[in-house]
Amino acid sequence: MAADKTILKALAGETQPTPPIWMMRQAGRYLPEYKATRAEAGDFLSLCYNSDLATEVTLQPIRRYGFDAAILFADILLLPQALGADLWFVTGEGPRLSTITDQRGLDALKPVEDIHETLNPIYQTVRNLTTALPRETTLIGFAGAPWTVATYMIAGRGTPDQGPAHALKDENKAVFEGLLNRITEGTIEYLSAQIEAGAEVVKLFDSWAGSLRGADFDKYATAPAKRIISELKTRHPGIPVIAFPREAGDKYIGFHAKTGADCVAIDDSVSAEWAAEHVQKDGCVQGNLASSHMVTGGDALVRETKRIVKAFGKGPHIFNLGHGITPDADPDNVQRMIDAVRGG
Ligand code: 1CP
Repeated sequence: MAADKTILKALAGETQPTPPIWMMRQAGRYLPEYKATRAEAGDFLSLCYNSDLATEVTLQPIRRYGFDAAILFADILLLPQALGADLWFVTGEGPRLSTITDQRGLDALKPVEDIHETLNPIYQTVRNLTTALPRETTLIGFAGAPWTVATYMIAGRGTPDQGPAHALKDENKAVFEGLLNRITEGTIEYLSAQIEAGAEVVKLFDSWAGSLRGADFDKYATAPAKRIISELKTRHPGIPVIAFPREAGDKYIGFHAKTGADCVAIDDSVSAEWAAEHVQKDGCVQGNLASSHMVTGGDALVRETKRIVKAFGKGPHIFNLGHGITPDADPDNVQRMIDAVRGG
């Protein structure tokens, strides 16, 4: 591992004159080369489990833009599948899973040590990338945080308000907490295997953390992240972790210290100036640019990019979007953003 990689320096707490940059969902449908490889694979899940093609799509945005980090191409829903849930994608709609709503469903899941059988091709993709990436590029592995993964396993699909997961939490806490624990233990094994295969950083995506309120946020977002991060750091001393409790609002404050995360990723519902004052004081921050700028471009894109760089300029910072880039984004706008960050 090259200690001079800019992403690793930021994660170690260094303030750099130009922040390193990568982008959530940087391999994806806004890129014509991604669409071509996905067509070759046949469907999204076949692409995830084909190590050669998954390596290829991970490399595409690095080749095109020279980002400072590559993120493993996979999905947060592969872990539920490895635990025994049925998973498929409906074109134009999104993921579908078999649902877990009672003790029987929970008992039917596979033991955590069995996940690797399904996930071995993902570890192979990581191994491929350790030799295929340019030496200055950092490789990020990832998983979904337990609450976010549970929302899909309970509802069987993406939900606007995570209603079914909240209902199970309120009506059958034993099953809900049993499921969260199983996902937590599975996530530790999954991320640990990614690190052993060569991931240099791991990121926990809690995309639906914002719907957890008050004590629920502490119990079901903060506590599982803390358990996962402390176990990973015990097994792999020094491994940097990025946590993304999306739409946490005030709960972003103190999230580094409460979980042990080296970096907290921030969505676009709070201002960079606010996050610099209240969150960056505790460690590295990442994110905040609204993904819509990748669609609309223009002066606003450059202005917002420079404002975020300036707001976070006095501390450790990794430039990124507040959420994933969307399929309707213009690839030229990505280059404009990079030029604005790197001083173009
Ligand atoms: O048809 C396609 O090509 C599928 C689109 C797609 C892609 C490109 C999906 C389906 N997943 C991915 C890859 C992916 N997903 C990556 C790696 C690629 C990269 O970042 O470059 C990562 C890190 C994820 C993470 C992910 N998957 C999250 C967390 C981040 C976030 O966006 O909030 C979530 C919630 C998922 C679930 C998922 N997978 C795919 C879709 C359409 C969804 C969202 C479903 C919903 O609307 O609830």
